[in-house]
Amino acid sequence: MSDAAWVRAILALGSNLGERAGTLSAAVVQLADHPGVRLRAESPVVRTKPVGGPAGQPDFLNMVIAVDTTLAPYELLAHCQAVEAAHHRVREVRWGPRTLDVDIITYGDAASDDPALTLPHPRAAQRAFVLYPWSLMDPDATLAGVRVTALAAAADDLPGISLDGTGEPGA
Ligand code: A4P
Ligand code: MG
Repeated sequence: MSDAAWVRAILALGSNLGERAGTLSAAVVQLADHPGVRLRAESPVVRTKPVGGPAGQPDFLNMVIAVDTTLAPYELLAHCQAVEAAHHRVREVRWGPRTLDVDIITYGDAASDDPALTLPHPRAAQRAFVLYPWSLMDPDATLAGVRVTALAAAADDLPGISLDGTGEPGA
């Protein structure tokens, strides 16, 4: 038995190219397919209007998952980037369309302003495409001491969110 500490991390997944739903479900399996990662919870998939980036790009499917991990933060980032690479993600345009984006939203209580790994994710607290599915997964979750339900309700992009396939409003 390893005595390495398990740390709870929240990961956000997004896709707006290709077989989006299949990409997300495959990515969850791949993210959990590591001896140092245990999947603890997953949110519903939500359909979201693109925030930023080039005009006219397709809607995203977004979701979040909770994992417990023995990986160090940069090891977890490398694991997430390997899963992105497995889906042939090519970085061309910032905030542009992508087959798969995996961001680390929180890693335990870690705080960092390193541009290579900023924790908590610097834009998550304003983004309903992260906050809303997170609030569905864990209504008691907090980010920097504030409930994600309250942050989601205040986020500008909340009106652009629907539960995938139902057309139901996100709030
Ligand atoms: N990086 C720094 N901190 C982190 C972190 N906490 N997690 C660095 C993951 N990566 C982090 O990311 C660029 C660099 O960020 C990486 O090299 C990593 O070292 P990227 O994934 O290559 O590029 P990106 O995703 O295009 O840029 P960025 O700035 O991460 O974009 P965001 O803020 O993640 O936004 N609209 C909807 N509806 N749904 C979306 O999913 N996503 C974005 C991307 C924009 N609009 C969206 C969505
Ligand atoms: Mg990213």
